[in-house]
Amino acid sequence: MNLVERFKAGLARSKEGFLRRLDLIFRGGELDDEFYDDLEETLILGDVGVEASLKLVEQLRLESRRRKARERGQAREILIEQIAELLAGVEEPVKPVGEPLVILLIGVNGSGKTTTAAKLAHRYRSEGREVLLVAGDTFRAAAIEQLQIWAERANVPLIKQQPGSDPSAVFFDAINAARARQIDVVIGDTAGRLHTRTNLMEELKKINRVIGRVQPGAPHRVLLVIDATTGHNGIVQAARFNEAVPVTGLVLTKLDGTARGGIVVGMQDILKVPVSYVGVGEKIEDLLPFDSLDFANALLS
Ligand SMILES: Nc1nc2c(ncn2[C@@H]2O[C@H](COP(=O)(O)OP(=O)(O)O)[C@@H](O)[C@H]2O)c(=O)[nH]1
Ligand SMILES: [Mg+2]
Repeated sequence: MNLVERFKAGLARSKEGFLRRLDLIFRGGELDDEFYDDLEETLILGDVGVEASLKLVEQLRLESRRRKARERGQAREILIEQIAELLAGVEEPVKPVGEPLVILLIGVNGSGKTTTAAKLAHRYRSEGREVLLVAGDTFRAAAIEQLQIWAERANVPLIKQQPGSDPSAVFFDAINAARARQIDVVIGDTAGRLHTRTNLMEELKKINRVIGRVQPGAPHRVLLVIDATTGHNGIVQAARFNEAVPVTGLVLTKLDGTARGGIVVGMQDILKVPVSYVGVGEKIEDLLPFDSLDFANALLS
């Protein structure tokens, strides 16, 4: 399956709601007020977000008029371009020469951090890179065991300590080990418990500082993992993380389980952080690099 097919399969359930409604709207004839109103409502209901929806529809009106478009099919093409442009990410910095690339995964409990760590490890491993996983969620013994199982499946080493130990100490060890062992990519899992929210944010800041002290410039990627099924609450929570540690990319998980794939558009518009990957299932290979044009196409055609 190519990327667009995977997206479509992943978004299959969305199809019943959001995508189907979008499709129906674009099937009609004229570009009248009713069309724009319906489109706006559907985008908002599809979790694109009020602001982003209003903006997209307003731009579509202007651009359709400018290009003298008369049919909804033409408007669909314009909207695909607009969404792709809105979602287009920035170039990620290249891997540092002779040093490990350090990736940190952060986000609330249950968002999919541990699973994404394993999926990323698997991805880099299949490209022939030397990968090291870090059990940075020291809060629960089960979290360490879960990552241990994934590490075995992905066939990569894991750095861990006793449950309850200081996660920044685990990262300190891990980065040093990675440098000594000529590891290419270090992927760090972290805790996501929110009932001690301030402590979590302080803990993440400390992890970030310690990593930077052992290897200046690291972490190179801080990926905020968000469960796509949580809708706009997920975005509000996500903003808190971005304040603690500057996020370089989003990983939107469980896109296979959401009825409204539009969250991808709303998320990026609010957080101003590009989507790097999407999770489309529970298996180790169910992670796709995000391509904005593919996504806009999967959404609208
Ligand atoms: N359907 C689906 N489930 C996912 C995806 N990513 C993670 N999960 C599931 O979400 C649950 C929580 O994931 P976990 O990685 O433990 O979250 P964490 O608490 O952030 O580490 C697990 O049952 C995962 O299998 C995804 O892309 N799709
Ligand atoms: Mg976890």
